[in-house]
Amino acid sequence: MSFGNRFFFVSLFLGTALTRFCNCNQVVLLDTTSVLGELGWKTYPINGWDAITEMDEHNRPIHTFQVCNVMEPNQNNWLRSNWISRQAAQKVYVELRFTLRDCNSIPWVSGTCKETFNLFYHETDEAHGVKFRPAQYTKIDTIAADESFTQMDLGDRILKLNTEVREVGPINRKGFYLAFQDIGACIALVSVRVYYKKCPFTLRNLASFPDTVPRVDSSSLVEVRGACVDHAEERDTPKLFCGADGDWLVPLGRCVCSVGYEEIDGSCVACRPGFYKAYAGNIKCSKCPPHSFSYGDASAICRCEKGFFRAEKDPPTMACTRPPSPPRNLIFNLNDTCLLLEWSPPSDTGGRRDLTYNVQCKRCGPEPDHCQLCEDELRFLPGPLGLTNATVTVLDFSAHANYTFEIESLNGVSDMSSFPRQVAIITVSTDQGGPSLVGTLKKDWASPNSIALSWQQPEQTTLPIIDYEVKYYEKEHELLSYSSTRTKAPSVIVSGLKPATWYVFSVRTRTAAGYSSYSPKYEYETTGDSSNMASDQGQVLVIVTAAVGGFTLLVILTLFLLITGRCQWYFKAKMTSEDKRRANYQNGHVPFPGIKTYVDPDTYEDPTQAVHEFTKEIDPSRIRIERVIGAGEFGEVCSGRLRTPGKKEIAVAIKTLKGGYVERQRRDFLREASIMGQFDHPNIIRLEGVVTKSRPVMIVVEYMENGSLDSFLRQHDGHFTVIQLVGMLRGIASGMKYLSDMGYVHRDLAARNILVNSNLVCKVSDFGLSRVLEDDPEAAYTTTGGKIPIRWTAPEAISYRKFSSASDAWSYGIVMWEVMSYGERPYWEMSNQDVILSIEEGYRLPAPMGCPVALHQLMLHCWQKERNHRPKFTDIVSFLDKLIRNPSSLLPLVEDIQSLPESPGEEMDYPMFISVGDWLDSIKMSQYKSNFMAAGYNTLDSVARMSIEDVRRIGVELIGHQRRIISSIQTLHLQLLHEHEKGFHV
Ligand code: ACK
Repeated sequence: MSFGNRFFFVSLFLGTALTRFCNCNQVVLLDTTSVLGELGWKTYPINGWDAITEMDEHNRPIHTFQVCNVMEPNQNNWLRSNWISRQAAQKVYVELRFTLRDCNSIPWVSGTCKETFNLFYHETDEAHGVKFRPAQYTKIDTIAADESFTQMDLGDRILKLNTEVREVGPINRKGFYLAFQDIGACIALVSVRVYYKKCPFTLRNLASFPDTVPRVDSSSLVEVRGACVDHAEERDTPKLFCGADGDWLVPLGRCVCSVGYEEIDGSCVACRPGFYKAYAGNIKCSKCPPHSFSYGDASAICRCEKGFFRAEKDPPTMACTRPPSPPRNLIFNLNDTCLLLEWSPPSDTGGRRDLTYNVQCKRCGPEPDHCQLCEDELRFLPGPLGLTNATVTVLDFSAHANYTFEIESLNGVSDMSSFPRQVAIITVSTDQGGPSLVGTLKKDWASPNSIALSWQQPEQTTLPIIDYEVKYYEKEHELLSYSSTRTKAPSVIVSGLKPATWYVFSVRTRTAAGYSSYSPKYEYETTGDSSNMASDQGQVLVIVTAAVGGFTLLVILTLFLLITGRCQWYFKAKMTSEDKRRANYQNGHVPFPGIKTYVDPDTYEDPTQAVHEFTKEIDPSRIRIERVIGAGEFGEVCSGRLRTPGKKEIAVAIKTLKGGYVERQRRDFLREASIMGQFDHPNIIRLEGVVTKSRPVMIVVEYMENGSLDSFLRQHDGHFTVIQLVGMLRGIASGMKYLSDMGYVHRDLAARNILVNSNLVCKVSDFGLSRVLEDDPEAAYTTTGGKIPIRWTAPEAISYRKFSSASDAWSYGIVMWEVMSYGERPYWEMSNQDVILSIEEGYRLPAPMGCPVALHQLMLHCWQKERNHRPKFTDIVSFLDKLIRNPSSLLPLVEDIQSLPESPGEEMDYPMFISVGDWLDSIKMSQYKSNFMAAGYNTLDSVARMSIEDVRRIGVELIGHQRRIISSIQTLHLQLLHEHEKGFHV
């Protein structure tokens, strides 16, 4: 019995069930669902498989083959497909969709009904005329249904469609037939799809990879080499591997866009006019550097504007530059044997840093055009050509001759310009000489503190006298300190001298030709005055408010004053020639010789020039922003990673300039980078570079894991040892020493502007001069209109904006206090106005709890009203170093001294002292001075060895007083040990 047309159908589900999605990595060789006409498949015997074509809801034919001879035994019904070309395939997949009826659901068929059918194939090269011979066919598999259906399902119209896929291959002939053998099942073959897999054409890493057929052996991959897209070139051979399932795997190598092209959405696009790309690589086209242009598309380099050039070794990224303007302010200074020529650098360096000078000498007769070159006759130190300093010494010149010197500034592009070079010219007559010596130096009168001097003007002066410089020093301390003063008249009153003291004076003259030699030395004495004497000595000895530990600092301070006094002399002498040079020191700072000087970016006419000069441009593709860590004035601050070719990736902080900025904001934003870029010190935040050529504009600096110091300390209140805190302070002081040596005044030194890394290293950050103050939330407007962080700022800076390294030292004292109090707010909730008033009245922050005396001492020292009395950062560093090396010096705590029972609640004042009397004054025990003297304790050394019995024996009877004295002696003892260690003797 046959179930004929009978039973199940398919049209119910075909419309939707056969819908397939794109299988882009499959190439279909046959799909019965897409064949519109007759399929034309063969069936054997004639009463076996039935071909039934129905139409789906979209009127498309559905070709199905059905057979259901389940009641009759020995069924052998064949259905054979048409010939299928294998095309490029070596292995094909046959996907069958069918339904199969459950034999148990059909009565009386046991023994004859089957629930499987067989799938065969046969390879041939011929597409036609092949007779069907089952014996030629190779069995692929027996196909069973995962799910068969019953009559009941049919009643419920539940149709269970099975999908089975079988691999066939390798196939070597041009094509093949498929055959389906039914041996007595009830089957409807709903669709047959034959396909092979391929890795489809793709573009990866700027290379194209063609359609690729995988290997038959599914465990081996096909290696495919890519071809670079247009305008790209191979960096490392681009490769992909085609996997058995038609997926591309393991991309290797890449192409990069050629010179003049940049990558946009996977292809290489020409740089627009005004842009260029000089190197093949994964970089974007850049805007032409200043003073250069590109007109066409795809420029590899921008051409220089007229009058601007690129030196042979200048990278294409560099701005075009021009020769410098001539040197300025050329002067000479002549003495018998030596002629010094000095000049200032040109006002326009042409945008380059390779500035040198050449000197040419001409000797002219009476006629100006009768000149001969004379370099060979003279000796130049260091030489006549390629000078890097703006000075040269000329030797071996003849007397009574006129020499004309031409100084030319040169840079790396001077040879390229056809414009005539401009030079600075000076004519020196060796008759003329420099200014002459002044005549005898006379003392007009003297008082205890002053001496009035006058002298005769030099007799012959070819040039007008600009002024006189009077140098003087205490005769006793000749080698220790000098001072100098200037006067336009041939007389001066030198004041601030010590009574009854011999001073040595000499004077020199200054004209446009430089200085004369010093006059001979003259010695004069101030008059004596006993009352003044006492107070003057007092001024020297008792310097300021300071405490029991102050002796150490006094010695350092005194020594330092001596040194700086001496240096002042040197610097003053230096400044006179120095100030003719480019004056880029802040607030009269004079840099240490040999130490790089900070250059204020605002002195650049074009601030972007400063950015170019002091910062490195970073390609933004090297930066990976990971998260936002805070908000800056100009935009978010993020953390991320910076890749540098050939180096380890590093963590960075990225300050961004938010969109919509105006030019001034961009300039202010980048000013900080131009400043930071000039510094190189372990305690100054390091600038990695800037991104200015693309948006957003960014400043990239080293990452400091623990963020800013104030919040870090507040989060770790009480967690550190005193030595650790001193270590942090030492780092900050070292950074500040570096800045002050460079001539940079920070103006906003505060714990919030210090960053801390994972090793607790503190680094000074937040640079930008006035801008810093603008964006510091602590900064308040003063009566003079400036915006100043009052609590951190020295009084002279608040009242008349006198910012200097000494005002930074004041701020440093406040930072010390912030550190020792774990981030407490200086002056707590006092108003700014009250802070200013109380400082004016002499109030100073007390020591934070647990603060060693020595540190509070140092703070008080930093907070001296007289700024010249404050320690310099170099002193602070060496003082802190000593404390670190000798931790016992940190043991005495301020509260130990303050908690003496005799003085409940009383503010202790710790004046510095160097005598026993001063010391007793400082601990308010002056009444015992005579007891100490009478008992022979007249040096601090001897006092430091006293025991409590000694104190009692000399007549200190009150127990409170005995304890106060003994406690102070203990501190004194420690400090004296210190001093002895340093080699100072009291
Ligand atoms: O206190 P913080 O965590 O530390 O929050 C501020 C925030 O960004 C806004 O300035 C942090 N920050 C600034 N520069 C850096 C840096 N170089 N490394 C880590 N954090 C930084 C700062």
